[in-house]
Amino acid sequence: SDRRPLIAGNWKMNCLRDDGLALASGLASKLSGASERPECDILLCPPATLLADVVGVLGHCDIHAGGQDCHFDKSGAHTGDIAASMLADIGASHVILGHSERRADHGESSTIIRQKTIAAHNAGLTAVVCVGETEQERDLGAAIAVVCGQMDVSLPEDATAENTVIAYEPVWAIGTGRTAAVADVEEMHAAIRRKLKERFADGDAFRILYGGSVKPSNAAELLAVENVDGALVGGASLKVEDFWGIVSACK
Ligand code: G2H
Repeated sequence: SDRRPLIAGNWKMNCLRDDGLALASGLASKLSGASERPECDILLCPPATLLADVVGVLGHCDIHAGGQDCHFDKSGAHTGDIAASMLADIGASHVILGHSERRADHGESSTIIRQKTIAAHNAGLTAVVCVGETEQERDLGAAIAVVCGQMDVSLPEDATAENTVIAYEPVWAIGTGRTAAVADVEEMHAAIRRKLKERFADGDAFRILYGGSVKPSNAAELLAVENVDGALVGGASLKVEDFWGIVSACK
């Protein structure tokens, strides 16, 4: 396909200043030292406290920076929250929305995620909208229905392949070392693609990332799967060599 892969690092609640800035500058040097331009776009999503500094460290190098969440309101009385415009204002181009950890730890429903996605779009950000089933839902044979249901509600009408990326993350594969079987990934990504094409004129152009214990040793195999257009990487995004190994697996 002509979808350029996206490799996105989700640092989650990790890294103080020194480690975070070393990680960002280590990746910037990898990119500038690479003999060939990687065959993917690269995105780093540090904690909000480091986002402005990471943007500074990345400078004009071709690595994007994004937030891990935003509020759905433009501004106002939301203590502790961050508006999409605030992320854009400090140089973020993307925001992860509806990660399963936000859905579980903060009670975020697909309805809230749709509102956040609209807010991100209004601020000019690309939303990385996460979907995924729990182990119980998979065992019940409901994985595809659950994910399609999350997409129905989480994706607003204004979503396009430009302003929205889908990330499929089976909850049971997150941070557990377990990855979904290639056949299951292929089946789910095909279902997500069908759903996108049903609803959006440019549904074929959306990038669909896989997430859940992606590491250098399994990246090539996962990225070769039809309709897998990149990866959302947690644990392995915290080390320069690991993350670069995944970037280098894009062919
Ligand atoms: C899934 C993923 C990144 P990990 O949450 O979003 O994390 O790669 O650690 O499973």
